[in-house]
Amino acid sequence: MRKPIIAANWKMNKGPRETEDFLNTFAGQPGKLDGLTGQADVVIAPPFVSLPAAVASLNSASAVAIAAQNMSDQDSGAYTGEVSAMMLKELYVRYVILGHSERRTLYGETDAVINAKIKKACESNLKPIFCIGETLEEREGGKLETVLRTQITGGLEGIDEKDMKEVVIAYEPVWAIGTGVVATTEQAQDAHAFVRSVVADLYSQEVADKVRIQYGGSMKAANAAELLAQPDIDGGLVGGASLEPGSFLDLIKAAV
Ligand code: G2H
Repeated sequence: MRKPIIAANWKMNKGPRETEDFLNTFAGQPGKLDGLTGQADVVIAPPFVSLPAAVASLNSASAVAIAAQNMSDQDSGAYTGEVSAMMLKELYVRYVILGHSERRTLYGETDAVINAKIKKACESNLKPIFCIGETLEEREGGKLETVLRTQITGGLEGIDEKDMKEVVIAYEPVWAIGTGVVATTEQAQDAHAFVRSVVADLYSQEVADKVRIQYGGSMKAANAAELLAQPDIDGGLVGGASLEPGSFLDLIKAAV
């Protein structure tokens, strides 16, 4: 039985003050999250500059985990603008989103770059949320499976079975991201089942049965229950619907 994992990807939204306000409302009032964090892992990924505020609001032992949205594959040195795994660890960050389609498309991250970051995250005891997904053109051109297989194989190259236990995969069809167009439950389930089969090919059925695969792309409270009811959908990576504490809490309630 895989425990669902619901992660808020705030993207470039919410500075430290807004982060604190959100978390005071979301997690600061007794009873708000009661029972939910036992049923699902809840993760919040604010921008880098808001990570200290998030950690201060939640404290390091909170049931809500903090994630970063990106990370360098290097330890330290002349890498202007980059943030290392150890810097994130110092802030009690537990997860890191890697390979999001916005990083791939807008910042040119390749499978090889993402692979180096996943390796560094595993080495540093950070849990990668490894994003994959096809464009509409690729789907309509019959390339869905080839694209997903290439991304998974490239991203996970050299990641052994032990490290794979810490990896969460997020399937995010690019055409559904921030568009309000959600994949049908059937499209999402089929893609998730395919992703799991690729993990089985690369590792073993046992590893594939354990890996959690989140759906991402216009997930909200209204569609979360149906998506999460699918056998291979184990959670969500949520953008727009995670920006307001009430709607994110509703989504988590719908998901568990
Ligand atoms: C997909 C998702 C979060 P949204 O990028 O990763 O965003 O829910 O706004 O489509």
